[in-house]
Amino acid sequence: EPVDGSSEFDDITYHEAADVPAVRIAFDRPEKRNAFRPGTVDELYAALDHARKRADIGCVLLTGNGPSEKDGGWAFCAGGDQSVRGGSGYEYRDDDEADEGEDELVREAKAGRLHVLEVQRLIRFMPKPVVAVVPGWAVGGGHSLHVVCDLTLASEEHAKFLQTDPDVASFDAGFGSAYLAKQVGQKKAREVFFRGKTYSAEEAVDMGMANEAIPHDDLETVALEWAEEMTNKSPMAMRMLKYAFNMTDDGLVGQQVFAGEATRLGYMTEEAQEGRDAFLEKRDPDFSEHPWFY
Ligand code: 2NE
Repeated sequence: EPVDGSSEFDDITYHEAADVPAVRIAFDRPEKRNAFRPGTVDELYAALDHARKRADIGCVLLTGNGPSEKDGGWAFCAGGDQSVRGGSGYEYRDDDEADEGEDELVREAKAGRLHVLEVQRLIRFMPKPVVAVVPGWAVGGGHSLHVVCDLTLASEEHAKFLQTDPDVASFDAGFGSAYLAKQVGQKKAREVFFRGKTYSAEEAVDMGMANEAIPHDDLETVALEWAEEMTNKSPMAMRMLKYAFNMTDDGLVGQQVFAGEATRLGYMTEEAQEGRDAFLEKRDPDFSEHPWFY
């Protein structure tokens, strides 16, 4: 079912699954191999953030619509739209209505955009699994997006994984490369970027950067099955696990995110509620009923 407000989107589609508490967010520029322009990224961020905040949604499937009516080609995402790449980032153009009506100073600050990195952080930090469902090309910044997703499912016949960053003088020096190396090892990650070879779904699975290669016609059905399995689990345990997996690579921010969830669990105890109540009742707290666990 389309999620309310989805008609406002030009460059993506946003749907809610019928029987699973999951949403499907898809790039919708198949004629451009689903390359993203600034407005695409704005929309993607808005949809992901909406899904992040929904208490009834436990999983996000991120994919690309297709095939292209022009040549039948499939894509997850081909990265930043090079035709709107300006001197310092990707630029809003006349046919991109995303920033219409905005304050002039805000528009000025948004002149050269690389805010797909904000989307990467949103995927990384949202407390529910995000699955990259790759029906075709995952290239450049699109490749980096699949890397940062929690899981990757790929079309056996059409998925192709390729890093073109150094070909177009770009470099994702964060999750796209360094985190990829955590997944596939240093030698292989350097090969992906330095050589610019195209890898099949099977190779991506063997390498450890994709979870499963799935017959194209079954890709979305299987993705929904995985979403159903994951959304049947405990939301608390799933978010603690996601943040535990992140923590060793995310430094103090990783610890802070995990710690926030630990604090939430702490607040749910009678011990924490006694601390709050004592303050509000202007008395000393009595923690004597609460053992010093070991
Ligand atoms: C994706 C790829 C390998 C597909 O090749 P092919 O042969 O299957 O298709 P084709 O004919 O190249 O592409 C079909 C149409 O899509 C457009 C093409 O220009 C073409 O348009 P028409 O000629 O039919 O009008 N298209 C594809 N990718 C596009 C793109 N990124 N920007 C604008 N138009 C694009 C092949 O197309 C390819 O190599 N694409 C370029 C991939 C790329 O270099 N992406 C940018 C990397 S940098 C980045 O994404 C980035 C970052 O690293 C950090 C921050 C932000 C962004």
